[in-house]
This record gives sequence, C-alpha cells and structure tokens, in this order.
Amino acid sequence: MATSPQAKYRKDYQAPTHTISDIELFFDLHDNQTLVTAVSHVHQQSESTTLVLDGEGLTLQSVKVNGVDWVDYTQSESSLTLHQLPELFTLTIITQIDPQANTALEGLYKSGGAFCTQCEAEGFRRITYYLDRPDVLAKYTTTITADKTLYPFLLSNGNKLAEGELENGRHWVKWQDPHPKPAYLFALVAGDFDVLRDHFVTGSGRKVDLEIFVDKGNLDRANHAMVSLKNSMRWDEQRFGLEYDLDIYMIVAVDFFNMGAMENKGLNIFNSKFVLANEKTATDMDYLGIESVIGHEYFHNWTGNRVTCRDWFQLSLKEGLTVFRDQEFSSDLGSRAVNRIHNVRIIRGPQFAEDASPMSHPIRPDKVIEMNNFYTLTVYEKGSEVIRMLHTLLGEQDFQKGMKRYISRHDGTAATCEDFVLAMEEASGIDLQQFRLWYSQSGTPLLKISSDYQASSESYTLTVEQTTEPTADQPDKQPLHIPFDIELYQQDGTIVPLQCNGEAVHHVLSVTQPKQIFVFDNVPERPIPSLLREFSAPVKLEYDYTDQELSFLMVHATNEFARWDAGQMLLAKYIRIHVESVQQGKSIELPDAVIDAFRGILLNETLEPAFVAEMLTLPNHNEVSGWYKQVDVDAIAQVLHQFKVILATALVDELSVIYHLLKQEEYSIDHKAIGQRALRNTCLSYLAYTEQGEGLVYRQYRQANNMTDTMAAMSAANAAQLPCRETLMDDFSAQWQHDGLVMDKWFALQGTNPAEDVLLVIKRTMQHPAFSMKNPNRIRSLIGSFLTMNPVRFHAKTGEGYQFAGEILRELNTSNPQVASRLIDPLLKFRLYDQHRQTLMKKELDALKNLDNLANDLFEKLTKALDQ
Ligand code: B3K
Ligand code: ZN
Repeated sequence: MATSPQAKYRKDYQAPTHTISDIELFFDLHDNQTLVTAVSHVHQQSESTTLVLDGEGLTLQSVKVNGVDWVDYTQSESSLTLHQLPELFTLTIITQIDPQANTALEGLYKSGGAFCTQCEAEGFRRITYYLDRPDVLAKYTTTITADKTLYPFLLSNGNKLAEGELENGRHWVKWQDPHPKPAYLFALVAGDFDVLRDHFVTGSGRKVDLEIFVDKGNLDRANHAMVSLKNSMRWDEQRFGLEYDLDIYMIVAVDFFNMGAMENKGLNIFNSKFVLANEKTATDMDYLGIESVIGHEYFHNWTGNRVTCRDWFQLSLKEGLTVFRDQEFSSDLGSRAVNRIHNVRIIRGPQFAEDASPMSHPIRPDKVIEMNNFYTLTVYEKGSEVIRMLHTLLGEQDFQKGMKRYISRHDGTAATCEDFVLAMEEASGIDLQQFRLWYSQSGTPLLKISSDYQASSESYTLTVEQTTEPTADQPDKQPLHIPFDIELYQQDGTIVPLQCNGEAVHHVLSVTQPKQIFVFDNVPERPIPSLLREFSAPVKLEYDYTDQELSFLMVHATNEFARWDAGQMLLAKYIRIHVESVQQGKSIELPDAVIDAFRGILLNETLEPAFVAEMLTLPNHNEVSGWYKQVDVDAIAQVLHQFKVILATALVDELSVIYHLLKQEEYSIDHKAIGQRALRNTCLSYLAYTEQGEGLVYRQYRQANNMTDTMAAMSAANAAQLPCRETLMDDFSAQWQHDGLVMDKWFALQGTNPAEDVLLVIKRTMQHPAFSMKNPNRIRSLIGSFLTMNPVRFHAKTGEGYQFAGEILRELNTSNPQVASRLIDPLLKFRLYDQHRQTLMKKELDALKNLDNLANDLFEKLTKALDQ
C-alpha cells in the first residue's frame, strides 16, 4: 500500500478560507473526454492568500485568475493549491474527465446510455477542482452541450434559462438554480427518456411542474412515483408547513446507482428500483419503498437543502431528521403500527449489530476516513430515533415550534446538530443538556427493570437500571436521558392511572440516572406493566415477564405496537431456551399456551390483517444473532426453522382458512388490500411447511395476477425447499430475463437459497445474461443477499462462503469501492463466531488488507476490525 489515508476529526473543523458566491459550469459531454469549465467568483475570508481546492482523478487543462493564465499553483493527487491570490477574483479552471471509465459511480458517469452525476458526499471533486465541502454555498449556472440524437434531454438544477442548436448535431441547454447550495447537491443528467408530466399547486397557489424521467418503454411504471411525489408535497405543507420553492421538480430514474436516491436540488436522481413499479413488476413492499424514498428525497428540500450541514460529521442533522419525516409520512398515510414495527425491526436487528461491531460510532461521528462509510443505519435510523425521542419529550406542538425556529434561523445556511437541539430546547423550555449525549455516545443502552408490589400500601415500584457496554470506539459510557413510556394494567385489562405521591404523572418517564426508582401509588392490585411502549428509546430492555403476562399484553395492551412487542418477547424467550436445547442435543417444543396465544391473534377478527401478519413473523436470524456474544449460526437456524414447522403444524387449520378467505379476485394497491395480501402470504409462508404446501404454492404461482403473490409463492418454495422451486424459478427467469430490475427478485432468491450447493448455483448465476458485476443492484441482490441473508451457507465450516466474499471484494475494491465497503460488513463481525470460523474470516480480511491498491473505504473498515 502507498501512504495510509488520513482521518479527519470533528473537533478540527475550521471555517473555509474562501467562499464562492457563484459558479458557472460548462460541460462539453463526450463518453471518454468530457471537458468541464468552471468559472467561480471567489472571496478571501481569512488571512490566507492561498486556496486549496479538492480534486480527484482529474486531468487539469488550464487555470486562469481574472482571465489571465495562473502558473503559481501546486498539484497533488487530491488537491490543487493556488498561491498569491488577490482578495476577490474570478477563477476559471478547465478539467477533462472520463465518464465512461467511471465504474465507481461517483462524480459524472454513464448509466446505460445516459450521463448522470452523484456528488454526495465528495463526488463533485471528481468533476472539477472546487471547495468540495458542505459549508461553501454558491449559486450555480450550468450549461450542458451534447449530441442531440443520443441526449435529447439535458438537465441540471433549478430553472431552464435558454437552449440552442449547434453544428455537428449537438445542442445545449442552460440552467440556473437561484438557491445557493453546496457542491454535493449539484446534478446533471443527459439522455433519452420517456417523461411522465404532471403538476402540483402549492398551498400558496404556485404551480410546480413535475417531471419523472424513465428509460424508454417504462412510462407505465412511473405512476406510483408521481402519486407519491404529490402526496409528499401535500403532506409537508400540512404537517410541517413547508412548501416547495422552485417552479419545477424533476426525478430521473437510472439503473446504475450506488444507493437508493439522491436529493439534488430540483433534480433528484433515483435508483430505478425506487421509481419503477406496476402490479406485474413490483411487490407491495416495493410500492411502499417507493412512497417512502420519494418522500424522503422530497423532504430533504427543506431538511438538507435549504438548511444544509456545516460539515459531514453533522450528517445526521439532515438524515436522521429526514428519516423521521419520511417515517411520519408513511405512518400518516398507512398503518402507524405496522410502520413502527418495521422501523423497530431495523433498529433492533442491523442497527444494534452495527453498534456492537468494529464500525460502532455515535450518530454524530468524531472521526472519519472515508465519508461514504458513514451513511449508516446509526446515522440514519438511530438518528431518526433520536429525533423521535425529542418528539416524544416535546410533543407534536412544541416539536413543530422548534422546527419553525430551526428552519427560519438557519434557512440558506449550513448548520450543526447543536443548532437543531438548541432550537428544540428554546421552543419547549425543556432542558436537553443530558439528552445531547445521544449525539456523542455510541452503543446500545440496556435498561434492566425490576418491579415490586406492596399490597398493604397499594404501591408499585419499578426499579430502572441503565448501562451501556463499551463499544469499539468508546470505552467509557455515561447515563443518558431516556424517555421511558409505560402503562400499567389490572388483571381485567383496566389501565391503572399513574400517580406518584398522589399526583398524576405522565406515562413517559424520564430516566436519567444509572439507577432510578419510580414508586406509583393507588395501585389496587399487582399490575402488569407494559414497558418501553412505542419503543420510546433505542435501547435493549430486560424484564422478567412470565408467559402469562406476555400473553395478556398480546391481547390487552392498548397500543398495537406493545401487543406485537409482547408477542416478540414471548417468542424470544423460547428461541433462547431452545438454542440451548439444540446445543445440548435436546428437542425443540413450544408450550400449548404459547401456540394458543398466536392462535388467538390469528382468529381475532378485530385486528388489521397487516398487523396480524407482523404478529406472526418470527424475528430473523440476524436479529436473533444480535442477542449473543458468541453466535451459534446453525443452532439459531435450526430453532427458527423448527418454530416455523411447529406453528405451521399446530395452526394448519386456522392458517388454511384465513389463506382461502383472503383471496382477492381484483388487484388494487390500497393499504387495506396490501394488508390482506400480507396476511395471506404470511399464512402461505407457514403452510409451505405442511402437507398442503407444494399444492398451494404451485397454484398461487400459476394464478397470481400480481408480483406480490408471485414472489410470495416463490419465496415460500425457496425457504421450505419445495419440489416445485426449480420449476417456478425457471419459469420466472424465462419470463423476465430481459428485465434486470425484476430479475433482482430472482437473484435474491438464488442468494438466499438454503440448499447446500447454493454457492455453485450463485457462481453459475453470475453468468446469467441479466447479471452484471457493474450494476450495484444486481450485486446486492445475488451476492449481498447471500452474505447477509443466508447465514448458514455463508458461514459454512469449509470457509467457501468467506473465500467467495473475499474474491468478490477484491474485484469491487477496484471497480466500485462503495459497494465493496457495504458488502464487507458481515466479514468484519468475525469475533462473534467460533475460533475455526474466526480464523477463516480473518484470513480473507488480511488478504484484502494487503492489497496494493486498497481503497480508503475498505482500508478504514479493515483497520478498525483487525486492529481492535
Ligand atoms: N443523501 C443521499 C445519500 C448519499 C450517499 C452518499 N454515499 C440519499 C439520502 O439519504 O437521501
Ligand atoms: Zn437522506
């Protein structure tokens, strides 16, 4: 390896030496030799007459200051330093870049036949030399020139100013964005598309043109994205009082994209996965995913774009807040309980696992080598939980007051997490001093609860102890301010009003000490406590519930989330018991009372089907693994499999009745229909393990008139390894092999195939005409799903899963380090496995670490994991 990459620290922040008020960009687009001319108006802001610009992979053609060639500069691999500059000047830089050769998909690159950009976090420096940092805000004017036949649409941020024709079949378009913005929000697209056009009239009566650009032939898959966009615009006005601020909003769907989507001002660029959907090609989950990602990117217009981040350590300022907003959007439009359950599963599964991994970091990290490594579940999802806790502590009204204060105070500027908390504190008058620790402390707190009832005094005591284990990045932890939402029930289901010393107290308790005792009086009998309702804080909970108490809460808890959580706790208890049983060679059984509790849920007609489906879904292998310091992959898999078989066998009649009852003749995409399909397909996933399985699955596949039902049949056949699996897989591939996006579903089933020879099949599948190692969606579907969702085969004792991961990572290290860096995570967690597996996993990590051209992305993660 050459020189080690340098880390940056949050504490070292310094304001920029210069600012840039305007930048005019000219792009002369060609596949291999694109010329970029950048004309910036620069103002010196400090003592320094030296300006250091960021740049990577650029061929510098010329530098001019105030129109005159400038020779007083030095160049390094990642910067251009100009010396002896005047105080105020126009800087003209011409660079040449090669979009066609850009397989990292950062900066300007080709996606299929189109040019597009991805600049967050630090991609703009791959386009031109610039102050590529979020606190330098400039007004952008962009002129794009390209071949007119190949690229009839030339797009950039803001409003179209002018356009014209040139010789040689080329044409040009000029755009201007009136809102100053950092370079990471810059975007350019050139290509040939079909366009879905619509408009939205804002609350104040302005008409906004809405345009969604998709690959030719895909217009019939753009409707849901458009509906979701209009819903987002309306919702942000109604709930947050925030209106859109340009005359046009464009979304372009591209096939080659490293993540979900990007909120570039006025010109969002999306992974086509989060735009394209119709009933034949997309599942209900895809539809809901599109709604939430369209919402998320739209909501960034205020939380991210109008108010941006001062530095990248503050990323959660825009991401945590915007995830909170998109979660609220989905919950207001659909089922709040089901949305909460999905979000909590992500926190308790992969986010808690991240906290326990070598990559553990606070939602506002202190030290970063490669910024792209910090677009994490911690920054996004835990970041959103932190905002949600503020919302819980303040209530909707004061939270919105805080939002108004935050936006109006920081509009048009780059802010910090501290600015946000301060606005909330001022708006509510609540002291958030201790709460601020959530921004700087990493790891998952544990709440240990014990209770005591004194009949003589009718008092009930809850003792709450909080601890946070040391994490890879921080040995010492302090007590946090934890909102702890509880309710107490009498045996007949009545709620016990919460009183302390005769005074009513709020159901959200403030836990702030390492150990705290809450005494409630006027409690007529030993109550059943419902604890951490709504998952009011991202913490682990330990309380010694009896089976009867959990079964009681599954029925009587007043809130659906708490009922679901009780069901999960009941399952968790028996999963833990039986992982031990398997290790001791004993058999797996579930008490009748537990089975009856789930039967009761299944037969309860007053419950929403979507909610029942969640109640019946077992925690997955990854979530269960997170409960252990030493993970027994095979024992966990065996227990989860047996639970499925036991429940399916015991409840076969009820499952079968509901399965048939919920058959829909007509397909529709409203929330009620989605919920019914979810429950019906959950029933099928159990029935697949019974004698009826093969027949039901095969028939459902044949009769399905929508992708949700098709995929449910295929997933059931895959998970239960039904004989019809091969037939269905072959049929699906024959039908969809021309369509990579649809084939991703098939690739994911190949990746998660529990069969023993799965790796052979995966290697063969990499030759499938629809597969490409250049396309991140394909890689994630086939290979990513194997690494993260097929634990038994990935962790095969032979080490072949690890070797395969190593080979893939070596290839991606060169072609697309960002994707490599996402895929490496399962290997980094080697310390969780037995000695034999640890050795094999480490061998692959060591080999990667010794690569000559190791990318920063992998370097950062490998050194953290291996140097611990
Ligand atoms: N802000 C982008 C993510 C950029 C990731 C860069 N590696 C999408 C989003 O969070 O909305
Ligand atoms: Zn975002």
